[in-house]
Amino acid sequence: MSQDALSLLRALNWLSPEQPGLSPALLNWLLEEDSMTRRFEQHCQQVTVQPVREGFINADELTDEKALLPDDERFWLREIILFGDDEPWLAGRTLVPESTLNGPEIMLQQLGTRPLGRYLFSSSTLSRDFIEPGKIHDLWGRRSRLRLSDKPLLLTELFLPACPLYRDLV
Ligand code: VNL
Repeated sequence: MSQDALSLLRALNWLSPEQPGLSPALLNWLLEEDSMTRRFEQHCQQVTVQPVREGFINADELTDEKALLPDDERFWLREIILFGDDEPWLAGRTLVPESTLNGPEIMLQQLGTRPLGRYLFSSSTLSRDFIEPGKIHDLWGRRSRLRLSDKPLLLTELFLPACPLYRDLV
């Protein structure tokens, strides 16, 4: 199940936020500026994160992500499934160039079951370069390039069918 979700995530097709047909309710979710983990907590008792894969990969294992990141040889990859009250709500993939992994950012390699957002959004040095909606079949996603102390990382998220986002779209 988690492997299927992460394969779908890698196949997302990217759209512009100005693309016609994206309803305000949808954009309200996709363009959320704050932590998605915190937003999910408003819809359930407990958010939990299951790490699926964590480790270094080589540049040749990147998809079109390569164009969005610096030319490092290695990247820290973290793939997770996030659950809201034990239902799978989101597949997440984070790529961190090795050159980002110094100073406090070393923590990105040590998250385990702690949601990434709790770390990112408590950092005073966080900024966002862009956010892009994506779609695959009937599922929505997004990707964003963030910076911690000016050092980039790329987050891709796929909203799974049980996610509360889809309740707002009916
Ligand atoms: C994580 C959690 C990643 C929530 C996410 O998107 C997310 C994580 C990349 O813990 O890795 O929305």
